Amino acid sequence: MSTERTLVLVKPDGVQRGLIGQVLSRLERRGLKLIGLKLMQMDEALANQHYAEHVEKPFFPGLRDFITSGPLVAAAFEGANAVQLVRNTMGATNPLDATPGSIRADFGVDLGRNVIHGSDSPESGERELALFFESSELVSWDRDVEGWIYE
Ligand code: IDP
Ligand code: MG
Repeated sequence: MSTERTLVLVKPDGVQRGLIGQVLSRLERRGLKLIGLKLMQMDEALANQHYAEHVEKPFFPGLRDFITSGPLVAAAFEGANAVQLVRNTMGATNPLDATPGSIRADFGVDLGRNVIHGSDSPESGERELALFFESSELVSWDRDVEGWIYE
């Protein structure tokens, strides 16, 4: 079992629509441990860094305008296989293709308004967490229910 850390963003559409609690709640109840949390607004420089792999894509200007348009919630989650667990709970990138029951299927209809971001690999998780959090903002804590979540 590999403990991983991953960055979750409740994107500006999720914040505007009042979905912060519901999105984070689904990840919490899955058994993921929250180790960092903040409300913030991305600027262009951070958007360019965070979405570095997409900067040259035709959809990037629209994505950058959207992601910097209002506040978002950045959350750090930790746990065994945290990256894959978050990705599965999120659903496919396009809400149209996302499995019913996943966050993107249950809360969204449009590719460019898909409510949540989750890192796509453990390496991306570490890279992205470093963009959004100082190491002092990530809290290491013991959870008493661990034995009821992991065998
Ligand atoms: P992911 O968020 O599931 O990892 P990526 O391919 O990394 O998906 O794309 C990052 C974000 O960019 C997506 O969540 C989506 O909001 C947006 N995006 C991706 N592809 C398109 C597109 O073709 N048109 C508009 N927006 C897109
Ligand atoms: Mg991605």
